[in-house]
Amino acid sequence: MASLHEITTEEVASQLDRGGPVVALESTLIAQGLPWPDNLETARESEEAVRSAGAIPATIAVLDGRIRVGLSASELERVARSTHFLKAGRRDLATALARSLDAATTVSATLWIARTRGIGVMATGGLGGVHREAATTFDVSNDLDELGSADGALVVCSGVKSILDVPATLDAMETRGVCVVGYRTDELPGFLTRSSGLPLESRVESPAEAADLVRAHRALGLPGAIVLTQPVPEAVALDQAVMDAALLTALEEARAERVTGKAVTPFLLGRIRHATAGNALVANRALIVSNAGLAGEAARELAANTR
Ligand code: PSU
Ligand code: MN
Repeated sequence: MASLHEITTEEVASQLDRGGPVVALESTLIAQGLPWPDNLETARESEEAVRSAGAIPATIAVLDGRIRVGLSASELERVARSTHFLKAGRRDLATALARSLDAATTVSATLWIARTRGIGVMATGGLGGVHREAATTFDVSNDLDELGSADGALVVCSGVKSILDVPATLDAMETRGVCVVGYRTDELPGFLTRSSGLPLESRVESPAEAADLVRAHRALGLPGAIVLTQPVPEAVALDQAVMDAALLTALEEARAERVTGKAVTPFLLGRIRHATAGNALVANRALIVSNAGLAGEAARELAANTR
């Protein structure tokens, strides 16, 4: 499955051919979201969690200007060790290809690549969205628009990153027709904390129920994504007060250091890790891996029962 601009691994291509379950995994959280070597360990554990659920993982990135759907072990390590990778949203993909760059793909780029190549399920940690100063900076993630046009793709995550204006992000998803669902919860998860305090109108109890919802959404031909939100595992969840304090300091530091644009999210996540003595890192890793596992289970249910 090789073309001038793109390579899909043999394993992923043959699984897609036979209609078997595949889960797309993003690479920005590896290259820019987590520090070495936690990033490589998390990426490997995520792929393993997808396999344990009976699905095939397809980690997506751009290497030497070619879109890659599925990475070998050494390619995964190359992404994790990267220092020069572009952080590519959907709109950056053409630049990465035309200039033969290495790029990690965010949710917007990963989801677009996945769904246009027949992979209808992906997993990540927390979605991008409306930043807290968006009223003046207009900093709104490309993730939202891609979610709005993702044609019934299923995205498993732990809500939106708490560094954002979370209520505004939830409203922006409503505007775009994105169906947000709680996995065994009535509230939007708070990314590194269990809850954001914001109620959700839809809830499922199992991967099979999630698959039913996805099938109904697809049967209607609705244009948006289904976002299945799973809280961070209880044992490693951050305490709300600890999170709030760390975030407040991190936001002040970002303002003082005039961090803008794509650098904002990695900067804030790094400062929060530091301020929580690594507890944020433990929580972030755990939620990413458990979301990959849930995505694997949902993909398996979808493939097993395509009505
Ligand atoms: N989940 C994590 N860590 C991350 C991300 C998700 O646990 O770093 C990435 C995703 O790739 C998401 C991106 O698309 O952060 C959003 O970045 P921005 O706010 O710059 O749009
Ligand atoms: Mn942004």
